[in-house]
Amino acid sequence: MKDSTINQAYNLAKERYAAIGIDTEKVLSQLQNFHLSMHCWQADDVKGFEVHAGDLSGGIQSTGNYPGAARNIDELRKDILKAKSLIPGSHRLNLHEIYGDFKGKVVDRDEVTVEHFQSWIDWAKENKTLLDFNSSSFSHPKSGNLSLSNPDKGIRDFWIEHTKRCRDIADAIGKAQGDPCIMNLWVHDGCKDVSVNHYLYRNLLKDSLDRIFAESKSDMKDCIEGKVFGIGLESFTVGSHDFYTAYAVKNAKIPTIDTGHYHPTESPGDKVSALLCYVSELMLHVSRPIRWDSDHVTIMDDPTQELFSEIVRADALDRVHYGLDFFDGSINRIGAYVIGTRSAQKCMLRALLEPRELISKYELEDRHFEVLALMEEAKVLPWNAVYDEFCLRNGVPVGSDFIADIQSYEKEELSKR
Ligand code: RNT
Ligand code: ZN
Repeated sequence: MKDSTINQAYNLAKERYAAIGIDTEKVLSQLQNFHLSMHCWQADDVKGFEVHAGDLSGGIQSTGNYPGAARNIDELRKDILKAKSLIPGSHRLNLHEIYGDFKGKVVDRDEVTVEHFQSWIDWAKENKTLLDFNSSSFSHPKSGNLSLSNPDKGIRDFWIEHTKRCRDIADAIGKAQGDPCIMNLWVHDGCKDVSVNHYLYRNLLKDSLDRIFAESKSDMKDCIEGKVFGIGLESFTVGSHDFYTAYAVKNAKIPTIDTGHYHPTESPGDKVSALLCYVSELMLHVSRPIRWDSDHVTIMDDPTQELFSEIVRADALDRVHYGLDFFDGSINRIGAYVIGTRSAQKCMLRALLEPRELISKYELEDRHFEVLALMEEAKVLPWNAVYDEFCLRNGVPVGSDFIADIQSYEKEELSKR
């Protein structure tokens, strides 16, 4: 498409939106300041770079054998930069501990230090990227069904040590980049079948968390992520949504809303306004569950739209950290990043373009026909022209032009792996 055509469409859209009280220039600058944290683990199906990396465990699964997965740190970095070059705006990178630069050495999870992330810190600085972090309790001989809630003190202490070290690393990253590193803690702990020690496990998890968080840190923030169930751990999850919500409120931690971690009829977006009454910040793992927590690539579906709309309606843009969490191994993985990240961004754009002041006024006046009408009309306003303009101004492909780019990257790079 010609630049002038994109500009023309944008100018018409600008007029349309101005007529309902929305300043698209303001929205474009808000979108420019909206940073998603791209997860490193879509590039290699959550394998990481440990020397003795085992199979993916911990109740999560990446399915599909599409060729071209990153096999080492250089390939992964290359893939991330490729994906970033096709996504407008500037975005963070979210690392898991198992993605350290171990340089061929065996480094157990209770031995990791910031030295294993020094090359990431340097790379991030060079590429003007801010980093976030995650402890990794899965895919390890000591993962089992229970980690931080394991009645075996030795195993529990091992994971406590790991997680404390991860906080130290996150803090060092935060210090180095001059911006807090957001560290997420998710453990898979649960039971496959009926069990009676739920209260014991939850008290053990609570105690482990208390020990992990005992030291306060200035350059990182702690997030805790619950879920409904994992594969092979279907009957009971120690770190449920209720457990972590209560813990977060009591201990001033940040709850993580992973959009794949609720019952199918529950709305993750509806958690936003409820939780924000009690916690100061939220972390997101934007994903897409199909029948279970399958971590399909994020698209512009209703739950994702509702999530972002609820954040904007609560005027909470800067109280939320925007992580992504999907890992589809059945399609081109760079394509997965680009689709998922751009889709999350488009949902945010649509949320920002909603004529909410007008809708809110009608709602408070009990004029519900007008509310419904405006909400329906908002869906078909020319938001895509605003997104195209955003891509153009950011120097990235407009519309579906990124497909050809990814196809040639597949030919030149991915197919040779
Ligand atoms: C698992 C959680 C968790 C992981 C990543 C790899 O159900 O969503 O966030 O997906 O940490
Ligand atoms: Zn998640």
